[in-house]
Amino acid sequence: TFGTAAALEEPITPPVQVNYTKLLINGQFVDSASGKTFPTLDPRTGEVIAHVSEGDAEDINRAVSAARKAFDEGPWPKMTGYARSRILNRFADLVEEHNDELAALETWDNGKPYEQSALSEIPTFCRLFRYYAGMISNCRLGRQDTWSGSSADSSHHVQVLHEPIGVAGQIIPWNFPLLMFAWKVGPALACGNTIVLKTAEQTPLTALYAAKLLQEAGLPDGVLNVISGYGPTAGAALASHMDVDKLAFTGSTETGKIVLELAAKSNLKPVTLELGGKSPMIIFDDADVDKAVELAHFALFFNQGQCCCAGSRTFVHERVYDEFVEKAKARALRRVVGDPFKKGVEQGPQIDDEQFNKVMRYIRSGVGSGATLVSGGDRIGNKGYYIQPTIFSNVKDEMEIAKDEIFGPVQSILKFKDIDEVIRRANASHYGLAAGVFTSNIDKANTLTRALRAGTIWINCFDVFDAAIPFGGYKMSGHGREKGIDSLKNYLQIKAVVTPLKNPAW
Ligand code: TXE
Repeated sequence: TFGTAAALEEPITPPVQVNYTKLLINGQFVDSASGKTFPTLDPRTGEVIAHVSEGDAEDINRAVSAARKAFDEGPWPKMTGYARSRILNRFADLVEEHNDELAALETWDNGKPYEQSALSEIPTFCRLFRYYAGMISNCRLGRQDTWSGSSADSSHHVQVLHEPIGVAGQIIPWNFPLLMFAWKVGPALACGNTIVLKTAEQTPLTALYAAKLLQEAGLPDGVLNVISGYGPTAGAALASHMDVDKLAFTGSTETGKIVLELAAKSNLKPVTLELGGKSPMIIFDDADVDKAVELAHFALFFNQGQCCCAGSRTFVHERVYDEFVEKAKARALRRVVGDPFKKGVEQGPQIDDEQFNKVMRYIRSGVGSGATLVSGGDRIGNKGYYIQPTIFSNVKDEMEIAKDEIFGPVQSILKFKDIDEVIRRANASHYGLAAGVFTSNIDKANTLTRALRAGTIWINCFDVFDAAIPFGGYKMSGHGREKGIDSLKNYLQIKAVVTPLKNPAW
């Protein structure tokens, strides 16, 4: 069960070398000003992969100065959209050429299955950059909306310009290091901004590699600066920097509140936030139970359960509840957990000891609060951060495991009777990132689509992330949208230009 044996085997040697461990500032890989480094760990063993330069406030200052200069002096913001799009497309080509190395590095640093990195995440990364490259060369950015005379309510010639916003500060988490890079860096570069990116301390490696490839693709020095380091030092310095014009953050709701406050107390830079979630996955009794089980399993366990939009409250109609729980248990027992470099492995280790301990604490809380432990509940092996796929049934709304973001392989199955009840309960959360609905009844699907307060509603599917689909939260899951055309708004200023018309008739 759970591929326990695989997790206990000697770890497979990753087929990649770590070449970039310094900070990228103004086109150069440099040591941190303090000379300090920190270790990045292999989640399979807890052992050190590499020591990485540790950026702090001083390095953020250096990186912001480089980004400021690259913005003010150009050429990046002044280049044509077409010229920028060529560099982004060339970058996507290079990433494709280095697909396997990047995937191996991502899996080594993060613990996610190699097949997921290599076959899904790196290709999606390229798709995102090509999407933004296409957008910038096709859409009206850098052009202007113009109207004149009586079409406005005054006799003036009016132009609306869309300009890059300036230096963007971006802080990303560890659960999808490269995809978060693409969601943030892609639109910001497409719009002509310069960037200081602060990666998560758990996963600094692939962003440095990707940034190196961007340089190779022709990105001018100083346009993208990458700082590895911790949140309260490097992250806070970036959020509160007076010369950063915009902040984008993905991480916990708790830290989201901190960075919003830092932004407000410094220079009132606009902030976009992608925060936590407790997304409902709602299964109706008209659904094919086997398919529903598989989808709900994927919605929760994908990426070791470390997804902001994980379907972590599985609501199942009472008529199919018992059958669903039995089948969900059988599926969890079949889940292949083990060394993420091994073929066929579905689940690797959690990211680090802190997250591992958090998940184990919630499992104890579930047991303590009277939920029924249906499967799992324990760690696997005694090395690294592997956790058994865990299921609780008879979960009640007021239990901690039904309210808090666990961010691990723990599925909570709740029972409901009717549609109004499930809408009320699904919406009774501070979060509002996503929701899944599984039904063959179009009216139920439409009713839930309208009633659920969440930024994404997946009907009969889950975790579908096309580059063009906007993503973001209601309520305490965040502000703003990433991906899609909406994400460009985060990185543009709007300037109105008004000129009197001598002869409004023309
Ligand atoms: O998040 P943090 P952590 C949730 C998930 C997880 C919990 C804690 O529930 O268990 O958050 O994870 C930087 N000023 N999500 O501790 O602290 C930090 O260095 C500026 C959901 O990893 O929010 C990292 O780069 N920056 C989530 C980033 O913030 C600060 C993904 C995220 O770390 C900072 C990750 C500070 N004071 C965790 N403190 C999602 N939405 O997908 C930290 N950081």
